[in-house]
Amino acid sequence: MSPKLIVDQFALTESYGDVSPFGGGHINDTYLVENGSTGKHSYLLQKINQHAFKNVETLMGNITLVTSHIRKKMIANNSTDIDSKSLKVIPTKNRTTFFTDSDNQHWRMYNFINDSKVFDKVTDTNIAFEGARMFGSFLTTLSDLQPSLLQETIPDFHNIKRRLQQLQHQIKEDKADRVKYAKDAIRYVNSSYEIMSTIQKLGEKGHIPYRITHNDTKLNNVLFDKNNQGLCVVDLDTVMPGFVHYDFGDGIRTSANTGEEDDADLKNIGYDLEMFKAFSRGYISATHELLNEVELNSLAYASLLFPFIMGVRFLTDYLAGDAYYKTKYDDHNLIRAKAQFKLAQDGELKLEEMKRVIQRLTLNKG
Ligand code: ADP
Ligand code: GN1
Ligand code: MG
Repeated sequence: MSPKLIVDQFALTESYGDVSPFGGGHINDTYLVENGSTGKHSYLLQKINQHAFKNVETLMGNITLVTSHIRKKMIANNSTDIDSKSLKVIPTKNRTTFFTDSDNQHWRMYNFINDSKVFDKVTDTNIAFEGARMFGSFLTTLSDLQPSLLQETIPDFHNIKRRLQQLQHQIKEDKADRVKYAKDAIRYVNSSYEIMSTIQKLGEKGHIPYRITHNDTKLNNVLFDKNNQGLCVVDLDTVMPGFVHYDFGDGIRTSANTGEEDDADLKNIGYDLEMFKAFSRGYISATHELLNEVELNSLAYASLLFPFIMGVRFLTDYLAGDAYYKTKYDDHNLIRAKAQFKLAQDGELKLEEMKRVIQRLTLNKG
């Protein structure tokens, strides 16, 4: 069904006008719903990607729990302008959290955070600091909620062993006849497994706790105001139990890379250590009271694991014939995978320096 017809199904408090595609996410179909009389942005409508999220009931249950908890805390802290700094699920006219259309597609609605912007690429250390502080506060705010209250919306989302099994499966199937173009990338994956499994092993030994993590802390999932202050963390589909490294890792991967996520010119790609420092400082300033020593001492490994794991996922999708991610051209997923592996390699080279940065910040509490 068309997005315009869907809007009518929700219990809106204002009249609405234009409905148009919005944002640069790789997963959901997002639309901006304008206010009918003022023309200001009012709501954000999303068609939920059912290939990625199999159980929408569970997904919306998690999101409702998390958004209500955040808002409750904001009220308790006497925060002002709560609606412009936090997400609220707008119910349907039938008081449900999502609407299922005649094509069996699921839709949800949020309040639109007005006058906000996102950064797909970071060139200013203040933005890296502020984005990290927002993700760190998100972790801290949810730390008094039991992780077991949330369901896994995508099982084994950041489980490297499972991601490698999925890759091996696609290599064996080779259903898009693309393995021949991906030989170098596959060779790199096979040679780097050992160091990339550091965090997984700490988890298996019980040295790091499960927390409620966001799990998709791409920097463009933080909304900023016009003065570059963080407003709100968005994209809550993957909020579920995880290790802190998942949030730190994806944040670093997307804010400290000198190139683009899908940069075809590998020379552009690498970790900018000043940006790494700024992001780490922001993250540690918001979380140092919460995190244990093992978590802090092992944070730097996330900057290798995250580009690696994303590279593995992009490569898997390339071999599967581009079934999961939105792509803009034929080899897009392979280009993304190669770019991420270049970043992971650079992380391997800079690991010791990154560990030292985090050690210093931990001593100074950010
Ligand atoms: P995807 O899962 O496809 O990445 P997101 O939930 O991240 O979808 O939404 C896509 C983009 O829409 C975000 O990167 C952000 O720019 C914007 N966005 C998301 N939620 C809101 C909101 N409530 N208010 C304003 N902009 C938003
Ligand atoms: C997807 O939804 P979006 O575009 O913020 C993906 C992330 C990847 C990212 C890579 C649910 O994020 O896991 O890190 O693309 N989200 C999902 O850019 O798979
Ligand atoms: Mg997003």
